[in-house]
This record gives sequence, structure tokens and C-alpha cells, in this order.
Amino acid sequence: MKRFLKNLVTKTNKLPVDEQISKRTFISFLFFGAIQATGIVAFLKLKNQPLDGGLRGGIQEPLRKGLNINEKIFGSSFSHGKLAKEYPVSEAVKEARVNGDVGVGDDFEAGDWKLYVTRNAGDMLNITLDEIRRLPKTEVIYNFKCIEGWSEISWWGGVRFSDFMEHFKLSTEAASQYVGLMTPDEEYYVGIDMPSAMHAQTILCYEHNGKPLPASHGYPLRLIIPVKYGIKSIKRIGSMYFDNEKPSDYWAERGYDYYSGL
Ligand SMILES: Nc1nc2c(c(=O)[nH]1)N[C@H]1C(S)=C(S)[C@@H](COP(=O)(O)O)O[C@H]1N2
Ligand SMILES: [Mo]
Repeated sequence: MKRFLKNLVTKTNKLPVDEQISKRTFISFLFFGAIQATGIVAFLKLKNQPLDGGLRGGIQEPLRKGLNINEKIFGSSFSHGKLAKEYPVSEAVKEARVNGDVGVGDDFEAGDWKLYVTRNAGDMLNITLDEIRRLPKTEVIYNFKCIEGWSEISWWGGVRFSDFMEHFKLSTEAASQYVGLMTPDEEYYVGIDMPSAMHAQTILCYEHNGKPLPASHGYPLRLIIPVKYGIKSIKRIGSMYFDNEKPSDYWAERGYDYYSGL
């Protein structure tokens, strides 16, 4: 191929000018054609790659590999003490937008609710809302960002995840790399890297605008994690567990970045 092109070029240089021009046009046609073909072949190759793990949907494996590299680089980029910007109450919306209702259906007895925490030893704590409300309260007013492209400043109150862990003596668990959270029906679930969970603005939230959390926003208890996109702020938490492997994550299984950090 190389020799063929070289010959073509040398021969062309010996031709009269007008013929040189048309030959050169022909050569560049070959050259750009080859570039285009390479692109098409690469695209078809990618299109035919198997999809990555997820049950429903997913993305092509080479793309997933790229994402995994991004995750390694950006994974806990926000966890090193940097705070999300906070705002005065006057800037918070009166009624936060409701988005996403997976795992928050009507077949739910709020009165029976308890938070089930599986400890690393295998036993389980059942914690009532009253017990959680008695812990020191932390409020956060921040710009809540949904991956779909909207954001709004909203006001939330609850107990710091780190205070909760300390109060219930979950220090062994806090040494795990991840915490997994699920709705009571296990339809929605997230995995959070421990540094982000232990971040000073991450709360187990039971209040919105100074009042009990409305059902639509995840009553009785939700996560508010300002260092991540909204997908990680799971509503209506039913259970919690700890792991050194990434816990299953509803939106990561559908192709979104596992860490979804901001
Ligand atoms: N249980 C549950 N939690 C969820 C969701 C969901 O579908 N189910 N959606 C997430 C998404 S995509 C966003 S943007 C926020 C929205 O929270 P809000 O309805 O309180 O505004 O909840 C997150 N938590
Ligand atoms: Mo979202």
C-alpha cells in the first residue's frame, strides 16, 4: 500500500501540470476515503459489541470501559472535605419539584416503618423514626441537581449520616468502602462510596422546608447527598448494608456513572 502510494506520487510529479492536478485530486480522494472507511468500520465494530452487565439496557463494553476509567479518576473527587455551596432559606423553593417514583408506591404502611441496618457481623438493627429524630439535627440548603438537566435550591433537614453511624456504634461498618441503601420494596437502590456518605453535608433526611418530609419526597426517611446528582438521593429508605464491593445501583445498571459526583 505504502509503495503503491509512493509510486503514484513520484509518477504524478513527472506529469504535465493539469494531469498532476487531476492525479492529486484522485490521491486525496483515496486518502480521505480511507479515513472515512476507518471511521465507519470502528462505528460498526462498537455497535456490535456486547452490552455491559445490566439486566435492562446498558451500554457497549468499550464505552463502559471508558466510563470505568472516568469513575476511577473522578470517583471520590468530592469526598475530601470540599463543601457544596449553601444558600439562605429565602432562596429555597417553597415546594421542591418531585421526580422519580420508583420504590415509592402506595402499598406502604408508614406506621410499620423501621430502618433495617444489617451490620457486618450479620445481625440487624431496627431503628424507629423517633430514635432518628432524637439525634442532633443538621439542615442543608443547596442546589439540588438532577441528571436530567434541572436544578433548584431546596431545604432539607435530618441527621448527618456520620452522626448516625457514630450514635449506633457502626464504626466497623464505616470502615467498609460502600454503603448500600434500598427502598422497603427493594425497587430502588443506590450504592454510595463511604467517603461521600460520611461527608459533612450528607444527611438521613426527615424534613423538607422545616416540616416532616412529604410522602412524595420520601417520607419517612430519605438520603440527601449534596455532593452527588439527585439519582443518589434515594427516597423512602427501608434498609441499609455495608460492603467493600459496589452495592447494586439502580441508575448505574442503566448506564449512568456509578459515583455521579458533582
Ligand atoms: N425511591 C426513589 N428515590 C429516588 C428516585 C426514585 O425514582 N425512587 N429518583 C431520584 C431522582 S432521579 C431524583 S432527581 C430525586 C428527586 O427527588 P425529589 O422528588 O424529592 O425532588 O430523587 C431520587 N431518588
Ligand atoms: Mo434525577
